[in-house]
Amino acid sequence: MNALACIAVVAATAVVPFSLHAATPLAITPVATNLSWPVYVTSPPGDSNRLFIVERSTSTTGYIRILNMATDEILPTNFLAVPNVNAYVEGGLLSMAFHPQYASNGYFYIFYSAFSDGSIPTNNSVVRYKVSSDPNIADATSAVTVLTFVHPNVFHHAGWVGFGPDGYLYLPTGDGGPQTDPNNRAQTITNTWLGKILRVDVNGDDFAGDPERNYRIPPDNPFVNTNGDDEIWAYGLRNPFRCSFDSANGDFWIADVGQYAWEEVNFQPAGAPGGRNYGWHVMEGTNCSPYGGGICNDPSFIPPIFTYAHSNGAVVGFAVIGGYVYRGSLLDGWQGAYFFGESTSNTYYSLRYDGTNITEFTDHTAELRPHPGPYAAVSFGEDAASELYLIDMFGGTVYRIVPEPAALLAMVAFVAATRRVQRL
Ligand SMILES: [Ca+2]
Ligand SMILES: [Ca+2]
Repeated sequence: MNALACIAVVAATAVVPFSLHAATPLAITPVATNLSWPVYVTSPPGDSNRLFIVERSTSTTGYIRILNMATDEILPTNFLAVPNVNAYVEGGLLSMAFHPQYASNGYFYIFYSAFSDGSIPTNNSVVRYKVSSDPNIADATSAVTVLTFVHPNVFHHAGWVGFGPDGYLYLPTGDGGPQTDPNNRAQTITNTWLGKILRVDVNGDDFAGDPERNYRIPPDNPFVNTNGDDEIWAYGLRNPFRCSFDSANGDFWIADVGQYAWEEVNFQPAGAPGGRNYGWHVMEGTNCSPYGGGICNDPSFIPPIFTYAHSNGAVVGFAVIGGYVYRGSLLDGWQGAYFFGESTSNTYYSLRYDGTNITEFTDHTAELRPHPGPYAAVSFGEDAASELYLIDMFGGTVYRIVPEPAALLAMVAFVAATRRVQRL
């Protein structure tokens, strides 16, 4: 039995008694090293044996590699090599998502920046691939563009793609830069997909004559049959780099990297209708920005649920890294807490949100910091068992978040003692 399996058995055995005590202290342990700019990890639904690691690209090819979770070894053959990747500044191969019915249809989706006529502008695209007859190798010839759009600048690509509980594909997009969104794209709902969250149905094609649009418009998208691009689900975002759906209830967490003053964590309750305007660039955080473009404190704006400043406060930094609501079993006591980080200050946190208030804000920096210095973790990740990971891009390492060793030893001792008592 490897270390993870041992932890899992002990945790499962000890769940009831330990849930009566304080939440377990946390730590990180490396599960994959010597990677080339890893930016994301995920697993196919229900597949607890494999973790897929997205390497952003350090040249013009991005890679998806597979970690065997039973042995913590990277498979020798890449799952997929993505050619023609533009990794200039903030671009690259930035994330992937498995179709909810991946087990039967083999489809998965990548989001990346591609070369077009040069480095700028680039084309940001969602492309569908299919697995080959070998479950550990994708069919490199199976690429089909789902959607593509011009990204005019090197900044603010966002970079996460995922499926919601409704089965639709969600794509947060950045405002396209340059700084401050001078063209006010995020507040413009016609003829620009920048600064938005797009939502499309990949199980069909409303655009038979267009090979670069292969999706259906969900009929309840907010701008169907009215002014505004039909693909838009939400808008008013700057650079929503990392987002997630709560795997237990479908709440949507949108972490939006800020401009010069405020970082944001935004929250869409599961089932809320589309059309929400998160305020950028009229607002930055809960404050009026100096950039105009709308009515400050417009009551239709949806404010973030959590903000922090670039200069002072309990959290300080200028690149929020959105994470996940924890729904796994290893980290006893943390179920339901939203984990996130701050890249520039290399700090890590969790909080709970009851729909009105933030509670149990916790600083995990001492437990989760991979190493001193800024820009350690660029992303969190979640596997099929809802366990969490931290990705250190420049360090080339993926870490699993685990119970702190002393806490684990205490759990082992507790289980042993319980068994002695049971024998008496
Ligand atoms: Ca089409
Ligand atoms: Ca419309």
